[in-house]
Amino acid sequence: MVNSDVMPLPGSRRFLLVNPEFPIPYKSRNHKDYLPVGLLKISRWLEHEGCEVKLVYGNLPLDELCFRPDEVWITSLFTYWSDYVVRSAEHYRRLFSRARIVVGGIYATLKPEDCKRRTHCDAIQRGVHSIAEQFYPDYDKLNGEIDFQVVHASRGCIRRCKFCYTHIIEPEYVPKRCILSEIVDTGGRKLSCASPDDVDLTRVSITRKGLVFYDNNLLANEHIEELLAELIQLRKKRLISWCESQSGFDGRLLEKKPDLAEMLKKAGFRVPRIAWDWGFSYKKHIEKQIEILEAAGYKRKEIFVFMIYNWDIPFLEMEDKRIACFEWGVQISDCRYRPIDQLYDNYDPHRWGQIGTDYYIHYESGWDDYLVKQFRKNVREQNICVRHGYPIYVKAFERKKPPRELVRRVKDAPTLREKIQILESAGIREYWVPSTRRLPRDYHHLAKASQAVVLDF
Ligand code: B12
Ligand code: SF4
Repeated sequence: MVNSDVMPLPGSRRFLLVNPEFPIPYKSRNHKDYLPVGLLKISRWLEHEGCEVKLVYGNLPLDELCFRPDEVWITSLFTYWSDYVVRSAEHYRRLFSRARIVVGGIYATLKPEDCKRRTHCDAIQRGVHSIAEQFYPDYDKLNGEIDFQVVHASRGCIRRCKFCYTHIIEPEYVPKRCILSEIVDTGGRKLSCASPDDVDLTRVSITRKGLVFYDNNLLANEHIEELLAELIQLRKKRLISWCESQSGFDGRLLEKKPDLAEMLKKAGFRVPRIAWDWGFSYKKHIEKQIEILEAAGYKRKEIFVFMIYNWDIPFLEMEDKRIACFEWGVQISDCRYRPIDQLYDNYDPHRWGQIGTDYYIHYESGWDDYLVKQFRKNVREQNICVRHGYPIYVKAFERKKPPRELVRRVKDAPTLREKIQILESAGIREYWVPSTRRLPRDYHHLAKASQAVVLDF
């Protein structure tokens, strides 16, 4: 797929950039997971071209906007958040019937026909915008200061996992050679440098010192050793403070080059994540990868294992994988599978007994709503135990003020059996030992009922 960049129409000078009203809690608005980084680059590029740009979150009324655009450029994220994009397009079409509407980002790239049909937009940008990419994101357009920035040290991925769409969004693996060029706020086009040696570091200042990598597969970069050496150097000079990779590290590459783990640690990478998206039989590899990270200085409880569920691996096998993580003392980042053609997601964590028309359920390998929610619950409660080093989860202890004396006695009791005895004699029966498989209560009865509903619609 060769994508061409959408360009402003001749004569357009005023651009409204819209980040739709995605279901993100207000406190997470300027969160490292949800910055509209694509729009921030576009903003810098268009201003560089002499245009007037306004960035907004959601669908604002005319009197709040105080801006009449020639073009409205809307970003999109996950396909199952498509409704929010459609609503923004409808809203701004109503306000500015003559403005040109352009939609870009992940949903627009993965489902362009659907996007065109439902948003009635005038143009779609598929994939990366190669001109905007040359500009440093305009973080000043966000409300409030942030102490981190989003970085891509590569695009694409060398692998093709069955459940992943990266090969459609970024079909080619394109590695970068230098980080410095990505992270210095130039106020315009990115710095051009092939290596940090090209730059006098004593004259460089970096405003946002935390680096959040959005790479799909950071370690696959053929220049990874050079990049990590550069990050280590920048950190020594206190030009950066910490790094984090949103995607997991490719454990197979870590096994091949274990020295990378030490470099990651020295470069300040925190909460390292690896993925276990395959069956239980892959256990030995995961154990090895954890050992490599631990030898590099990471504590086990700060390591996360990504696990896709509601997918081909059945619930009980997922439970065995979960238990293995508990025994290793590492946390789990559970990822519920949604297919590419899933354009909505009405998963409600508080309503048990939902069906496949509410959100995607992978019935074909035995999943149903009860199992999906039970797995989520098991992981959440297990992670609490891992973080605190508890061998047992006690619901009452999650309350703000658990009875201190009781918590101490349970903690100090040397064996699991004694801990349970103390809890039971205090009348507490809601506890769970994460090293055991846990099905939903009355599962067989519930599953039958839910199957009847599934067959009905
Ligand atoms: C980093 C990342 C995350 C981060 C941050 C997401 C984010 N804010 O973008 C976090 C950790 C939160 C995350 C979480 C999840 N993720 Co994720 N994530 C990614 C990843 C690796 C990169 C996304 C990215 O780069 N975003 C930044 C983009 C939008 O900015 P940009 O690229 O600089 O923007 C350029 C272009 O997009 C374009 N552009 C953008 N907007 C616009 C607008 C206009 C008008 C124009 C012209 C151009 C334009 O121009 C820009 C400049 O070049 C992608 C894979 C990928 N390669 O995309 C998966 C991906 C988006 N994630 C995916 C999934 C499934 C998830 C999870 C559901 C995993 C899970 N099961 O738990 C969760 C969802 C959590 C939730 N619902 O809240 C899927 C989405 C599939 C789908 N159906 O939509 C992807 C595609 C990976 C995959 N498995 O295939 N993810
Ligand atoms: S390694 Fe990650 S990014 Fe690459 S194809 Fe697999 S899931 Fe997608």
